[in-house]
Amino acid sequence: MSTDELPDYDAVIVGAGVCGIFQAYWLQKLGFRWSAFERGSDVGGTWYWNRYPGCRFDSESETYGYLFSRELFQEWTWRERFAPREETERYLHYFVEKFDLRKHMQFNCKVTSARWEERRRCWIITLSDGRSVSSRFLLTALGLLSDPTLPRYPGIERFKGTSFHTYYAPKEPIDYRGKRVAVVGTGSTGVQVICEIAEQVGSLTVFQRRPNWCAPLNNAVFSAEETAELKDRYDEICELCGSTPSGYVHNAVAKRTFDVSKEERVEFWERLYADRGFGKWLGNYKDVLTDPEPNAEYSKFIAGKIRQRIKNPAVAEMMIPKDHGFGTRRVPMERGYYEAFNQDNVELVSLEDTPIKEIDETGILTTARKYEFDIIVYATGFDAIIGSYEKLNVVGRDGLRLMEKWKAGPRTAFGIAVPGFPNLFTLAGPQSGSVATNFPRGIEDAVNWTSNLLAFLREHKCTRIEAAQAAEVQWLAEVQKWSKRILFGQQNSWFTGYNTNVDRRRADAALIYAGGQIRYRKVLAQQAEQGYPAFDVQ
Ligand code: NA7
Repeated sequence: MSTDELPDYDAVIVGAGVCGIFQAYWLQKLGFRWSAFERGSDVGGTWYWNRYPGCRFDSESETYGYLFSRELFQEWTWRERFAPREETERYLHYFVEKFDLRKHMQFNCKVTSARWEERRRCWIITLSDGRSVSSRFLLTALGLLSDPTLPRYPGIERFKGTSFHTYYAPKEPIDYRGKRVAVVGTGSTGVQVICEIAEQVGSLTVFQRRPNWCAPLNNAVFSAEETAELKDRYDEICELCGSTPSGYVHNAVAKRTFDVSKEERVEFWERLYADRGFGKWLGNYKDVLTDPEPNAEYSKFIAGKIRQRIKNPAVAEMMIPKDHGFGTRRVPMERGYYEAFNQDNVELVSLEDTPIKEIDETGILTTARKYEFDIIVYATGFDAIIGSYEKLNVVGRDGLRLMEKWKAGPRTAFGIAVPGFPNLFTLAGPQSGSVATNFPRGIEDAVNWTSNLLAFLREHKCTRIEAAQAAEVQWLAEVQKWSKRILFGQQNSWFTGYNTNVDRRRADAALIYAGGQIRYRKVLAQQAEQGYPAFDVQ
């Protein structure tokens, strides 16, 4: 086959989650010959896999859906202000049916490797069923949190009861009533599980390593009037989400913490705490997430709330983080989380005081004692952002392996292309603007931009595009610059590559672009306006 001969597809998408199906919509619209390969048995990605109890997003529902289509926005009715997994999954199904995308998607189909063929200017993509296909472009929509990691406790495989990582929670709902249940991990996922099952279970033992600052979500079901009002506000919602660095409806207020009196401050914080969603994190005084002193002041306020909500002072102290300030790691959103620990059937075990030694057939053994369980839920997080790229086995120009190139952390142009890997677009991937934003908002930006670029290449009869090395160097400096400016970039969490369950430590790996989506959009727009100067196009 010469470069004139067509590969099987113009474009292949890996993954049919929120990002992959939106990219599919675009390819369909552009009239490309495309396919999407998805390892799950249906669309949804994150919302397909995470079937654990209590799974929902913390974005206002109307800002989590796609905003590009007024019609779609009007047609779809969100039931809850912060939709649970099932509702989001239904929405994604609706999207796929509405735009008739399913016919080009292949499910239960895992991509096991992708290799660039310079001579044919295409990717050779190998699938788990043994097939291989060729495609001019490779578009990865892998998700940020799609490579779950279990703890590495000795004997973990010996447990005879039911146990699972939250990402792989069974499709068949589990009956927790009366059971002896353990939850290991207290990030956003563990907190959601605990809130949901605490009242059902016989007993719940929570194994907490480092506590997180959690805050009330204050979810509710939309009334009919609220739904109608929401639909009327389509333009306003689009504008609002497009005007905040995070892509949420919340934005920091212009004042600084210590510019106002203590009374004013506390009154404002009380309002935030009682309000819905991420306002208490992202809608705060502008220095709370960048300056340690204001952050400590706000953390004190939240600590007070935790002490009010937990009856046992010793438990309250165990649950107040001492190693980081509020909002410098992802804030788990909750409903009745702290109150759950007032119940007689709920116990907190601090793994900092009494680490887990091993797991056996019947339960968990810490340095203090043995606990017996029917069910162990591991909410222990992910090899975030690049773990799924590792599993993809991508080999670029001159046999260069992606993970070899990324051994000191990802190196990309704008978080969307990688020098040495022609015709690959890492949609919403490492170092892209979407990682630190309301994810679907960032996704729309990345996919719109990539799709316009694909159309540009077709129009100019170009079949090869590769980001320049200089762009990678500049982008890394930009990513590092913004990470240093926020307290969030300096804490150990999945955003900074921290995970004790994998061998590689990536705490300084520059995984996220924290400059905000407004700046990110500008960077991408500039490239398009100037004819993609950071790319070699042939
Ligand atoms: P996270 O936020 O990475 O949280 C994982 C939790 O599991 C966290 O509390 C960890 O404690 C704990 N953990 C991890 N490994 C272990 C071991 N080996 N032993 C005990 N405890 C452990 O993942 P989530 O799934 O909760 O949330 C991910 C994102 O999903 C979230 O940010 C939202 O964007 C949606 P640690 O803090 O490391 O001490």
